[in-house]
Parts: sequence; structure tokens; C-alpha cells
Amino acid sequence: MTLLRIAAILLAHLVLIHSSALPQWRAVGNVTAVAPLPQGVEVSAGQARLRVEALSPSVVRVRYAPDGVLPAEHSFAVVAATGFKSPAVSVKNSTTAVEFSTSNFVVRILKSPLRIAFLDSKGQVILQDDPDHPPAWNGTEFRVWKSMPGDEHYFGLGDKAGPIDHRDQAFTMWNTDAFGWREGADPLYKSVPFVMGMRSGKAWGLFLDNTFRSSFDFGKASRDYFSFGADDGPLDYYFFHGPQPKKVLEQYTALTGRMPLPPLFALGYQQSRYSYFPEARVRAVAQEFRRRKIPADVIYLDLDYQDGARPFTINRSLFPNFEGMVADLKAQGFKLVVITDLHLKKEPGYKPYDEGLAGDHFVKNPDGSVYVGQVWPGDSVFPDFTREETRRWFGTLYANFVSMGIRGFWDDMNEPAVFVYPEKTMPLDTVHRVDGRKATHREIHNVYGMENARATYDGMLRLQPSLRPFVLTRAAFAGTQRYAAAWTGDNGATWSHLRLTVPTLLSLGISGMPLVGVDIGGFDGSPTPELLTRWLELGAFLPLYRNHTDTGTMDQEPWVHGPEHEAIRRRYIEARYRLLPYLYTEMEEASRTGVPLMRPMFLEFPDEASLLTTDDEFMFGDDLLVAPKLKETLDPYEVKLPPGQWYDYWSGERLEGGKSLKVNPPLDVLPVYVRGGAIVPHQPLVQSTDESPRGPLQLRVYPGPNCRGSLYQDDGKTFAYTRGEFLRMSLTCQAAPHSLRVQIGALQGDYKPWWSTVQVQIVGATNAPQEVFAEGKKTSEWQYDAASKTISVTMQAARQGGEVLIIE
Ligand code: MIG
Repeated sequence: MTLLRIAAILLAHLVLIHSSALPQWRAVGNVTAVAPLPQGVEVSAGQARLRVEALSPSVVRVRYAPDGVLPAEHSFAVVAATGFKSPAVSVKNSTTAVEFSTSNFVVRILKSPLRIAFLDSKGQVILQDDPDHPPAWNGTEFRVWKSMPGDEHYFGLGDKAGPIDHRDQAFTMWNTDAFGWREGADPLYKSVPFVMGMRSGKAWGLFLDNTFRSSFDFGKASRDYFSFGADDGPLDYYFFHGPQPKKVLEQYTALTGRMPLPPLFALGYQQSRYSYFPEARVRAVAQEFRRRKIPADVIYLDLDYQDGARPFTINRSLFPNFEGMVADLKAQGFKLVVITDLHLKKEPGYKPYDEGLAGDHFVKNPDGSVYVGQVWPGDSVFPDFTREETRRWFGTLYANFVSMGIRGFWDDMNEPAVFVYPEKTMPLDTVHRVDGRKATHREIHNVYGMENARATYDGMLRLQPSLRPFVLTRAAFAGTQRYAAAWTGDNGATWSHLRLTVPTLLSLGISGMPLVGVDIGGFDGSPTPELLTRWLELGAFLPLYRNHTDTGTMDQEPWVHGPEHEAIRRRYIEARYRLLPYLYTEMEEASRTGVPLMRPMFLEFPDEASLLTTDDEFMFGDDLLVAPKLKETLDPYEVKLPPGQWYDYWSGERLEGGKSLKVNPPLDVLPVYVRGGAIVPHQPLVQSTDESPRGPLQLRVYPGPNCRGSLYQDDGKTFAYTRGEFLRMSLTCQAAPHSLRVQIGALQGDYKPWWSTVQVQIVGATNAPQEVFAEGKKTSEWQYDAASKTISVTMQAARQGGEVLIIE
């Protein structure tokens, strides 16, 4: 080796690339060798290597090995890296760059110094390493800097409780029990190192597959670049080419998995508190919902049902006939979800402890002894959920509850939370035994909660393979949507937390988690009557509709603030149940595509620059726009209606889009608008999802351009839908001067729905029709309601579909 070459290598290893802030960063230097691969390319820079491979025409994986050795393949998040159809690529090598392209975009690796850029097929840069800051290491720590165009905005990252647009802010990924959190608190309970960038209507995505503490900085350190990095572990990331934001989400969730179709009851109203006890109180709450005719599906049992804070036990003095209570509630159409914390009391004679010890299932100290931490039961031990064998064992602990008919479990405290301060979790050198290798808590911390939820989900499935499990988790990592719904932890009974509900849940949706909710009414403290009413109105249009509060707060059931508030709240809960066919259809879509039910405006309207960072209104599915009152002040506020035609959901009034409305909704109004051209399925009112609606399926038609809708139904409980027991129907409408035609497509699938007639409801009709035809025959089965400007036509449902023609 020549002296010059040695000097060059030394220099490459010693380049100080970020001298102003952190002089110890070292980049890998210049490319010294290029090796084409069938799906990409591997380049060397001295002893370092970079491998870039296309997983699909829209996804590439980027892996660095600073010491030349790519880490063994292991990912908690990724389920489908091999499920993609990898395209073959041809690599072009020049003196300055190595390049390959898929049918959708171009990957260019610049040689000196080693940097990567993603370009569209026209050669425009989508995302690139900052020219002055190639990726660099500092010991085990690494950081990547990307150029940050002034008009680019950033979304995702999990439960970030501030604006959905992360520009100008910095974030940490470290699951934290954050009781008392407020706006901007970071980190919270979940870590999803996935970000979506949006610029000029075009989206890209980036997922850092690394479970260690990581961080993202979108312009705090500099306005010229954004950056991300982790304390340790692999620099292994995926780039997703959109350019549609929905497509980025589809690709990201193809990689990390999607939410399985939830049971229908999960979309019903859910009542919780810390805690309902004794047994008589639980029964009384259930009774009260039925007596007052406030629809509801789920009641939660929090810690106090347990004996001595020990998970999987029952306090028999408070719940003498627990089994009978579960059965009686079931008969009233209620599902019970019970909390099952993961920390197990260290107490010989307590079955989960004895079994877990005998099976060697607990997390260890570095010296090999079992780690013991303080949580609710006092001295507690922690199952090592990273082991398949341990997850299987933990899953068996649910057998009793499942056989009683309990349909859901609530995984709390799984960051994991431990009562030590300020760490709030187990020591970082605690040892996990991931199948086949040891890992410290530094690596496992962020996935511990996900693996806990996985144990619960898989356990339920094994115990009762025909029923869809429902698991609610607090902690999460990328991919947790495969196992659980999630809520945002301990919020508070303040207007600020009502306001944060919207952006926080939107961020979770962009992070691949569609089945999410907040404690409606706030966990910490008791809401004023108005605040609870507004929150319950909004809740009717959130993915999960769950009211929950802390121990020691005032009662928070819908009826506690007198008849006026109760009547409003009941009306919104009823509206939720009437809308279930739409909600369930949208949820089924989310389970197939990863596109969440609750969507930021930019997801539906990527080309509307003025809506890009909007997070005080949102889309609920394809067609509903929800614009809640989120401030305590008395002032009117603006609702931005995207271009096109819109309808007021409650009055049917027609509105012109492309401008803002000033609204000042009274206590009993949550502004909701429907996109012109939507057909939104509804059902008659029920008191729970257990009850079959009686009457016709209602198809509300909001005439407008590109008029369409769809319906998906199945039994809402089992996996029979995977064997053809579902129903799918597509809907369209065409307006012509003086007529409107509504077409119901042929029904697909074998599921027999509860309805045998269909009522087509045309919204926004200013006059009664001249004539109405159903299936080409003139019919008199119609009504016109002048007050709501609605024409309703009832007809028999037929497998081959049908048609209604209205002559105005
Ligand atoms: O330290 O189980 O976020 O929803 O009610 C409190 C009692 C422990 C925290 C959860 C909350 C739950 C509470 N838990």
C-alpha cells in the first residue's frame, strides 16, 4: 500500500464533518469500490460498506456497515421485507457516482464523500444526504443529515403531542410513562421512527429500523438540514417513494404490517374509569346505559378488580360472582375489557410468578439473577416478551378470563414503567434473551411494549382461534398495529388536551396505527360539563370512542351533568352507531391498505397547499370532514372547506368549497361536512353492536362529481370473512339536469347481512321528485321530507344490485 493511500484512508476515517457542534463525528469517506447486486448495489469506502437494495419499485433499503460487517438480519418492526416483489436493476457507474433506477425513481450514490440521493424519474431530488454532512459515527452512535427544503413538512413519529407538522422541532424516541404530560412533552409512550415528508403535493417516507433511543431533528440545529440518528445499533433505513401520501402509507404498512380487522364492538362506545368496583357498581353502570338508552358496547375493569394488585387474579370480596357478572353483562350486550399489567408480583405461591420462574421467563440482571423492580404489586418481575417461548407462556395466563367470555385485554405500563426516578424504567443493562441472542434493555426498551401486546394478541388467538382479539396498548413501536389498538395515556381534563386529541391521533395514523383513541374527558382531573360534552361529540368521530378517568376524580359517565348535557351526548353516541356501516367499511380499508380512518387533510387533498399543515380539522374516512370547536374561548373559528361541493352532515345544507366558513357552533353542534359525491352507508339505531339493526340499510347520497361509495360487512366477530363470509358492494351516482341515478353494484361475498331492504336517501333535494323509478319500474315507495331536503326511496335488496332513478 502506498503511503498516499494510507494517508487517504486515515483522512477518510478522520474527517471532521460537523466541527462546530460535535467535533467527534466521523464520516466513512470516499467510495473505493462498487459491486452491483441483482436488486441494487454495494459500495465500499475503505473498510466501510453501504448496501442499497430495491424491495419494490417504490421502496429501497439502505444499510451501512461502518466496520465492514452488516449486522445479522433481525427486525422487530419489519414483517414483509421479503414479501415485496424486488425488481432487477442495472447499475451505472461513473467517476463521481453510482446509480440505479426502479420504474419509479432513481437512487444515486455520490462517491466523494459517500452520500446518497433519491431522485424522481425526471431527475429532481426528492431526498438527499446534506452535501456538507455525510452520515457519520461517534463510537456506536450515528447520525444522518438530509437537506431540508424550506417548503418541506414532516409528519409521523408516533404520539407526538403538538402540531402534526414537525418542522422546526426535535424529538426523541424513548417509550415513557409520562403521567401529567402536556402539549409538546416529548418523548411520550410510543416510538415510531417513521417520517413522511411532503413538499409541493408530493410525499416520501423514511423508516429508521432501529430500536435504540433515537432522535429526529427537523430544523432545530439548523434550517438547512434535518437529521436523525440513534445511540447504537444499525443504520438501516427504508426510503418510500410516493408521490401520493396514501401510497407512502401503503408501502410503509406493507413493510411493518397492518391492523388486523378489529371486532365490530371495538368501534362502539366504551366506558372506563380507574376503577369500577365493586361488582354491583359495574352492573349498575351497565344498567344505567341501558335504562337511559345510551348505546354502549364496552366496560373496562381497571386495577381494583385484582387481588393485591396482582395481574390475572380477582378480588373475590369485591367481585364475589365475577363469572356471573361477565355473563350477565354479555346478556345485556356488553363486552368486558380488563387490565392485565405485565409486571408480576414477586411472591412464591402466586401462580404466574411460580410458573414464570420455573420456566425461566423473566428479564435478568447482568449477573444472571432475576431483575426485580417496584410497580403496583410492590416487588415485581418482568416477562421477557422478546422470547417466543415466554410470549407463548404469558399467553396462557389469559385462559381463565377468556373462558369466562372476556373479549379484550388492556396492556398498560408496558414502556415498561417502573417506580424509579428519574429513569421510570428498568436499568439499561438489564438482559433480554431475544430468541437466540442476548440484548440489553438499551436495545429492547422501545419494543418491550409491542412484544407485550404481541404476547396478549397471540395468546388470545391461541385460546380462541375463531374470535378476533381486542388488545389496547399504551406503549408501542413501529409495527404495533399488527397486535393492538392504542390510546395516548394519561392526558388531562383540560381544553388543551381536547385540542391535542386531533393532532396526536392524526400523527399516530400517519405512523401506521389506525385504531387509536384518547381518554375522552381527560384522565387527570374532572372536566367541566361543557368540556366533556364537546369531547364526547368529537369522540363520535374518532377511531376509538372511549371515556376514561383517573381514580379519585368525579364520575364521568355521559349522564353525570344533568339532562341537557345527557341529551346532547346521547345524540352523538347515537350518531356514531348510525354511522357504523361507514366506519366499519373504512376500518376494513385501513386493514387492507394502512390508510387510517382519521386522516390529516393533506392525505385526501395533497395538492391543497393551504391544508398541508392543517390539524384542527380532519377527514374521517374518505368523505366526512370534522371541524370541532377546540378552544375554550367564545370566538368563532374558521373551517377550511377544500374545493368542490360540500354538505352539512346534520342539516343537509349544500355549501361551496374552496373557501373558509366562520362557525361558532352552540354546545350541541359539532361541525361535520360531507364531500359532495359521497354515498355514506348508515344503519338504524341500536343500543350495542350485539343487536341486529331492524329496518333498511340506509344509503345517504350527497350528489356531486365523481359520486361513489362502498360498503363492507361481515359478522364483526370471527375470521369467517377470510373464507368468503363477507359482503362488499360498490355504489355510484350520476347527476344529469333534472335527474339523478343511483347504482348499487352486485353484492360480492357470501355474508348474509341484517338488512333485506335498502333505503336510498338523496340529500340536498330542494323539491319533491316528479317521478321515481326503482329497477326501471316506476315506484311510489318514496317520501320527500322538506325540512331535511331529503328524498327517500325504499326497495328490496337484490344480490345483483339495483338502480334508482329520480326525475326532478
Ligand atoms: O399509574 O391502571 O395510563 O389509564 O387507569 C397509573 C391505572 C396506572 C395508567 C394508565 C391509566 C390507568 C392507570 N394506569
